[in-house]
Amino acid sequence: MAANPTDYKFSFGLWTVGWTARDQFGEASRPALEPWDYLPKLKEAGASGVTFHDDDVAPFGTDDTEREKYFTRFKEVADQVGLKVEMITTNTFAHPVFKDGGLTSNDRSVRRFGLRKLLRNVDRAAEFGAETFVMWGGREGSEYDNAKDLNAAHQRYAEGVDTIAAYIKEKGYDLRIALEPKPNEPRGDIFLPTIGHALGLIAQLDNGDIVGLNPETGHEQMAGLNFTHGIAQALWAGKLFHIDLNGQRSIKYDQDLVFGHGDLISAFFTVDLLVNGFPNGGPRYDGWLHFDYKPSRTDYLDGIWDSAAANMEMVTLLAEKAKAYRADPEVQEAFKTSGIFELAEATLAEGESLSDFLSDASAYEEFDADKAAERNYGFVKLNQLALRHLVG
Ligand code: GLT
Ligand code: MN
Ligand code: MN
Repeated sequence: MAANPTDYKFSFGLWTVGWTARDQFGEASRPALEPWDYLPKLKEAGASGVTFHDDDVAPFGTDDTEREKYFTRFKEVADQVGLKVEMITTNTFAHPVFKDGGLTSNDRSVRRFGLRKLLRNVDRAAEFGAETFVMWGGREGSEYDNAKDLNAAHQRYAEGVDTIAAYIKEKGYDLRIALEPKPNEPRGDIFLPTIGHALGLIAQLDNGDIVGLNPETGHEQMAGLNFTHGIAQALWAGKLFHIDLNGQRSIKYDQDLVFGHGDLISAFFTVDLLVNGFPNGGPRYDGWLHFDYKPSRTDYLDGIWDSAAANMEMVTLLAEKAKAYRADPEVQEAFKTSGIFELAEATLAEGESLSDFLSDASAYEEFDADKAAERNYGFVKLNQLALRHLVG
């Protein structure tokens, strides 16, 4: 079954399908094409959007005249094939100047250079009509805890993000920043390691209203965390601005597998949340389904397109299963037994004052805790119903 691009807004990073598979241990196993040469095949595979780092299109150090030619060409081809540039991100990690970070380097001149590179790319994002400006701080961090003044590092990180957000507002761009957490790799420890840490930083910003998150499936799972819970909290906070879907099998290096090729059950519940929303309603994600995966090193050029299509097919297949799961009357009954709908009811009654609550004997003095402890929530039965839909 092919993905139906009219049902979902699928997009891919140019660095994903364009990865030549050079890794720490080996040379590239595929040739690099020109950046725009990936676009027709991407469209054909079922995507409707593409994203890139500044340096994916025009290599670092390209002079300004050449640079404009690269971007013009890229935009022409993207328009021609009908791919929207929905997000743009900045490479502040590859060049060795950024070896100690872009916004949190101990060297102030490097931080000033990094910030200028980012601001210049904000202009590019606006020019291309991108909606989201992703910031993945891969080199913001350390290997040794004494390598940084950790208070100052967080101040500098916040200063950098706030300056970029202020610039977006000053220019009147219709653009939002999305921070991308990752626990480690390439740094021993990266700042803003998880969704929760990033939300904590955003809360301290002056311009935090236009700063949200771009969580990546595998990055949370590398830390042993639950991705679906993570994006749920981001949604609840009104901060799920963008998403990087991929696959990861347990706590190890960043695998960037095809979505669903890692933890399949978790992928099912991620898609369930994305396409069906919370069982009691609430905030919904209506943004792009962006894939940040790596075509395996063992695949050659043709394999790139099989794996790109596999990502979209996984979402499409899981979405069908997730819809059938929610529509199943037995599942709805099990939701009821499990108390899923009860959780939507506020713990204090409407208008109930704290003193009303404290004087409600039924809540405490007369409450039969032993009896309440006998409740069978039926979560296993409910989960088995989900798995029946997933596997059946
Ligand atoms: C890099 C990283 C990704 C980020 C990209 C955005 S770059 O490949 O591994 O998770 O999303 O900068
Ligand atoms: Mn990754
Ligand atoms: Mn990513």
